[in-house]
Order: sequence, then structure tokens, then C-alpha cells
Amino acid sequence: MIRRFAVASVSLAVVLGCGTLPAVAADSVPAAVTAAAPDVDVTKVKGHLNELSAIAGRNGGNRRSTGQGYRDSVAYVKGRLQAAGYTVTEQPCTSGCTSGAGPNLIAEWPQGDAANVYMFGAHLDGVSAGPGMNDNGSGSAALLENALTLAQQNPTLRNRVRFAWWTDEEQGLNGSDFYVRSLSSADRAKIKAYYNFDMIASTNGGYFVNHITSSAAAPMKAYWDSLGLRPEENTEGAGRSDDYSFEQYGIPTSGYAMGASARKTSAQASKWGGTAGSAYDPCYHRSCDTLTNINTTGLDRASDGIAYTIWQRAVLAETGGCDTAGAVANGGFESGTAPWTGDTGSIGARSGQSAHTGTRFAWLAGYGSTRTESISQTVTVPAGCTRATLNYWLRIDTDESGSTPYDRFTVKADGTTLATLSNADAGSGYVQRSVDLTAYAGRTVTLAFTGTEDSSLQTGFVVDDVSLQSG
Ligand code: DPN
Ligand code: ZN
Repeated sequence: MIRRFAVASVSLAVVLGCGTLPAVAADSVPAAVTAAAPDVDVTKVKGHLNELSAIAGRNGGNRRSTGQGYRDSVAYVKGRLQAAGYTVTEQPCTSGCTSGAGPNLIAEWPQGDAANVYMFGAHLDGVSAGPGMNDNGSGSAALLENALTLAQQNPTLRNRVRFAWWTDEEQGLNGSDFYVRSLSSADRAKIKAYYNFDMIASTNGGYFVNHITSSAAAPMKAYWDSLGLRPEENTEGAGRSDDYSFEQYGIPTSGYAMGASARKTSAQASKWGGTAGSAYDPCYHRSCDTLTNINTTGLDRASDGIAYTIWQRAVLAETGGCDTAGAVANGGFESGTAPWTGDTGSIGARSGQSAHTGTRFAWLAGYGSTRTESISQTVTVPAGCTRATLNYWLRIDTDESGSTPYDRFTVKADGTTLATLSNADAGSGYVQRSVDLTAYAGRTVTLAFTGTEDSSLQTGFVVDDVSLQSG
């Protein structure tokens, strides 16, 4: 049982009076939710990291591009992709690479417009000093699980998605340079953007986006903004990873990074936590870049942001006039309470509950006494949205039993109830839920989440990661 402290006393007579509330409608999940980007399972991402770690262990402790550790890494990624239905190409690097370097690995999902390609890449090689788990097992594993998730979900694609795992990055961005250089100019022109993932699980890391103000970066930034992370430009990594090979040919690029040997500033430590004055990755290019040198929270947030970007770029309808980025502010409750109003004391990091991502959440009700708590903010649904879905994560934790609804949770827009849940919907963890806000396109509405309890047996409604999506 998880119960909150509250100044409340409950008389037995009142307790006996409970149990006669009207039945509530089940939460309706609109069809549009099928177009929402999936949650990429970080446990599976870490499973790939375990395999890469074991591969290094069998091959002298590293995955350098010229060694068997690299070739075995290629075989692992290739095998998993093929099993999921990808056609995978090994591209030998025949010029500009270190002698003996293994191949690039390219995999394309055979759907969507082949003239509009969105590429997502990570270097799969490491340095000889260690197993290269953060640099760059992290990017490689997150990309692999994203590719497998795309195949498993198999959404109708508008544009083409191509994944790449690069060889010989550590010796000079050589694999990616060879790839881009080798394309015909016609094929290069089909690549509308390239997204790079190099070191996305730094233990003392920050949330960095490459070319953060560019239009290529918009979905990457929007996703981390939606978690309240306030990402910054990836200045440390500029020109230092495989996105640079694409930049050289004028292809728009972006990506995520959590940082290498540069030191976290005190402003960054206040914003993101961690240790000011210490390197983002204390094991950068060292033997200690092992499985313990992984920031699981950061890896999870990057993995989900990659999926969000794939969906925004290739799955969803054109968003012309429907830019939902930032429509819900502080939806992850990570940055204070504003602009939420109402019972903002429900927002924070409290013992007894935990966040869906980050450390903070909104915990509505859960006292075990008659009580209503509500938070709201105004949200503008852009006029150009042909679909708009409000997504949120909800954990319902109750001491009630059975299927009678006593304690209720509602989502309202301008006072109209769009979803109602109750203690009868309780489960052990967070569940992503959504309401359709398409009807509100072009309007600014007050969005409210409310928890209402009857006089006994607590039900807490824990909300996190609220965002508006254009699908
Ligand atoms: N990941 C680094 C490497 O491959 O050596 C390059 C890099 C450095 C990337 C600093 C980002 C920031
Ligand atoms: Zn790297």
C-alpha cells in the first residue's frame, strides 16, 4: 500500500457510506494512438550492450575497427536485423579506412518513398583501450533496438528509413566518409537528413542535441523538451563524429550526445544533476568504458527520442501548420511547477511513487479521505493539425479492490471530460494513455487532470510525461 500523509480524519460512519458512485466509462483510446511513436524498451537496448560487452571480452577486450571484436559486433547487429526482416548490406571500406578495418553495415526498411530517405547512424567500432560501451555501444544498441521496433510495429511509412553502423570512426570518421563519398550525387540528394548517435549514455552526462536550432533537430529537441530536459547544443562533439561526413556534402544533420571528456559546468549540474567540474564521461576512451559506465536513464531518453524522430520524419502525416512541439509545457514536471496551476503541491519527486522518466511527477489524490486535486494549464492545439493526440503516462495505485469505481481520475479540456479512469483501472506500473484533441485544432483550451477520492481506501493517480502529438 502506498498512502500519502494528509491532515484528515475519517469517521467510521463516512467510511460505511462509500461505494455508490455511478459507473464510469472506460478510457477510450483513439485510433490515432496507433500512429504515436512507441516506447523503446531500454532493457532490450541494454541486452544488446551485454552482447557487445561479451564480444569485446572474447576478443582482447576491445572492438577496434581492425579487429575480430569489430567483425563480431557487425555479425551480431546483422543477425538481429536479418531475423527482423531487414535486407542488410555489409559495405567494405575500400578507400580512406585504416588497413584491415571491417565493413559498414547498412539496413533499410523497404517501405516509404525511396526518394525521401531519413538516415540514422552510429559508429560501431571502439578504441583499443576498452570495450567501448558508452563510446559507442550506446548509440549502436539504441539504434539496433529502434530498427527492431520499427520492423515489429511495421507502420505505414511515408518516407524511407535507413540505418547505418559505421566502421573506423575512431580512426578519423572513415567509414561514414567512405559511404557518403561513394554515393552518386542523385542518391546523396535523396537523403533529407542524417541523425547521429555517439555516446548517449554518459554517466555524468548532459542532454546535447547536434545543431539544436536547425529544422533537422526539431523532433530530437522537441522530445527532450517534452521531458523537461532543456537540452543544449552539442558543442563538444561538433565535427568529431560521423554526422560531419554528411555535413561536408550539405546534408542536414542532427543527433543526440551526452558528452565525452569535457567537464560539466555548475549551471549544467544544477539543471541536470551530476558532478560539476567532472567529465561527462569519466571513462572516455579508457578501459573502464564497460557496462558499468552506462547511464540507463539517459540511454532510455535517447532511445525514445530516436523513435519519436523516426515517427515524426517517416511515419506521421506532414505536420504542415501542426507543430505540436512545446504545446504542453513542462509535461514531464521536471522543471518546477509552472505553467501548471491548481494543486501544484502535487508536483514533485516524492517517496512512495516514482517518475515515468526523470525524477518528478504529479501525484493526484492518494490520501484515503474525501479529496479532490487538480492541475491544469492552457494548451494551444495548432490550427493546421488534422489530428492531435494528447499522450500522458498514468499509474493508478489503489487500496480499493474489485471493479466498482470509487475514486476517479479525469482529463478535461475546457471542462469537457475526455477520459475517466478509476481505481478499477489500477495496475502495477505506468500505462501510456491518450485523448483525442483533434476537435480542438485552432483553439487554446484549459487542460486539466483531476483525481477525486471518496472517504476511504486511497487511490493515487500519478501522471507524468504529458505531450501533444501531431498524429
Ligand atoms: N565519441 C567520440 C569518439 O568517437 O571518439 C567523438 C566525440 C567526442 C563525440 C566528443 C562527441 C563529443
Ligand atoms: Zn564515439
